[in-house]
Amino acid sequence: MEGGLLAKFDEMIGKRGYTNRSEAIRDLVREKIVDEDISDSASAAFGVLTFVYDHHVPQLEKRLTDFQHEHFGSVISASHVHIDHDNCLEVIILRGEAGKIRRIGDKILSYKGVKHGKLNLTVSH
Ligand code: NI
Repeated sequence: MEGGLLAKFDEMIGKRGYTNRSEAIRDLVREKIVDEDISDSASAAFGVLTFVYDHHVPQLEKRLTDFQHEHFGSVISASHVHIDHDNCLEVIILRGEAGKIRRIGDKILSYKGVKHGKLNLTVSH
């Protein structure tokens, strides 16, 4: 690896708390393998969906709950935080095929009144 690239790599891993290159490289490889695995819609995966929504949008809370009940086999857990007078934060943990988890996450994030959110996928191995 050329010197400039290696120096940038050392700087980056130093900021992240790595004390040696080997562990940093191992983690990068693992990350790429996870990315590759979850790109296959049939692979067994876990998803963590985090989103913020408007508490005052009529029927939204009910729609969100009904949708999760429809997918009770995929939704492992759900946590709700009342952020303030107007906003709620919800974190849903999903388990199943990567493609199905992605469809569930996309659907929830598309609801009117869901302001923003993100789905993170990972694998168990
Ligand atoms: Ni709330």
